[in-house]
Amino acid sequence: MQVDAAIYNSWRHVFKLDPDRELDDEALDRICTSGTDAVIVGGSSGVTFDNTVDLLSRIRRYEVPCALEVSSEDAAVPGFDYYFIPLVLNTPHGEWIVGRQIEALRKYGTFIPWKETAAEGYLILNAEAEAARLTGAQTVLDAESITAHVYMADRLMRLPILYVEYSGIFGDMTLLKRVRGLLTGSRLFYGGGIDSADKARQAAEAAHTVIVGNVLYDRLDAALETVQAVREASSLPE
Ligand code: 1GP
Repeated sequence: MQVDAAIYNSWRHVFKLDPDRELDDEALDRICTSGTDAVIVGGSSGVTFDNTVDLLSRIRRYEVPCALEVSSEDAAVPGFDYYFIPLVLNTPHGEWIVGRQIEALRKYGTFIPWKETAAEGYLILNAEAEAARLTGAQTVLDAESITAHVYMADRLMRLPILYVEYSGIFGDMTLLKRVRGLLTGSRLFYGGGIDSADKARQAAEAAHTVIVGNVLYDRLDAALETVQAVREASSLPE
């Protein structure tokens, strides 16, 4: 199968919207016209077919590219520009690495738009994150273990995306830069605790793609400032 250059390779800033959380029309308008490169729809719990369709139809009034992170087969909704399939790399529980994905592929494999679908290797590093609790992720990893996980994602599995996830807290930017330095092919997504322009800039100097979530629901103005901050961050060496 010929795979086109994936659209996410040009994304530097992304907002992640949770279908299980309330967002009024004015807030959604400001998010979708903010200049962000894309919106990803996803969440660790409470994501259903209905609330995902509802959010998609509201985002579709805008031109911003819109991707779905498919974390539950029940919420696999057609009509997105792109689909991300998460695999959790640092869990001992196989169901979160390939188990649930295989079950979903058994049922829906022939319907998947493969050219618009990519796997994300998740490295979840905040033990308090909902995704960490759900998947039993082993978040305390020494330097050798971090390196081994990066080798797994980038060199062995050749995943297109490595997603370093600190959801809820701002992560270790030194670690993030070291991870990026080890990558040879994967794109580095970073998300977690970005609630200001300064944190967005720091993350943009470490990762290829910066993802902003929670602060959208708490302090929208601060969230919107992260768009410009990422634009102004020095461009990354390839
Ligand atoms: C969550 O990585 C994203 O999956 C963003 O994290 O919600 O902490 O911004 P925050």
